[in-house]
Amino acid sequence: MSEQQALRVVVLISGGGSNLQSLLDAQIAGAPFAVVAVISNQATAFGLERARQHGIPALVLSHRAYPDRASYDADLQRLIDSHAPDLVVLAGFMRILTPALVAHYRGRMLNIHPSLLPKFQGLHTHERALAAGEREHGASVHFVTAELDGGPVIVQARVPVVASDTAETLAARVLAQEHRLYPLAVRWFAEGRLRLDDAGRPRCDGRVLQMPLVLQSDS
Ligand code: NHR
Ligand code: GAR
Repeated sequence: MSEQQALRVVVLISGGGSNLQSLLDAQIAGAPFAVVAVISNQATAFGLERARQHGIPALVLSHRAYPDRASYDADLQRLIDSHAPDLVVLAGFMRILTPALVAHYRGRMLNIHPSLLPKFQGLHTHERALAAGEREHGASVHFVTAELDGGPVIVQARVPVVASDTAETLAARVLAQEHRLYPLAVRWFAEGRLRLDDAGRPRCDGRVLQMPLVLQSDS
């Protein structure tokens, strides 16, 4: 699809950016979206290098210079909007966003979270899944709302937890599934198949999703 028609996506990162890479790879393979800017709150995030490699503006907005979340988010919103996004994608972004910013992007902001939501909202999900003795774990893509990791879930992928797992081995298994999930969800949004309705319910192909979709395992 031509750049003119492609859905404009701004990606927010804080770290390695492997999920960003999965979106860039999908874009190269012809997915109908274009990552038009990458913004990190961490200057050292490797994902910035991935953006530069693809000729995409790689921008740093450090939260450290700001006295409070409201003033940081006001500048973040201005920076995002200067790239006229149709969709904002959180990909390993580690800053909680204010209700005002989240409201501004209502229905236009997605997050990928490394757990089977509503289980394990927040941080350190893999450690917590192991400590809880879960036999199954995974990742979820959801619309972002003011409730941290509480917005409506669109699609999930499940992985088994095995006896020898550490947080690291489990995280790697989940991350591999994230790299399948996120390009798919962003593609659906770009194709107009996915939206948040006025009642705050996610719809896929016009139908309210009563339960998250589950991406079938590829193993
Ligand atoms: N903001 C809102 N309003 N709603 C959501 O659903 C959000 C959000 C911002 C980020 C991603 C989320 C995740 O997938 C996300 C979802 C950061 C924290 C956190 O505690 C928690 C969840 C998520 C991202 N951040 C600390 C903070 O004080 C900082 C932690 C750090 O810098 O290491 O912002 O997990
Ligand atoms: C991913 O597992 C993502 O789900 C998670 O961080 C990792 C980022 O990897 N996100 C969060 O924990 C958000 N708080 P990446 O930088 O390689 O995409």
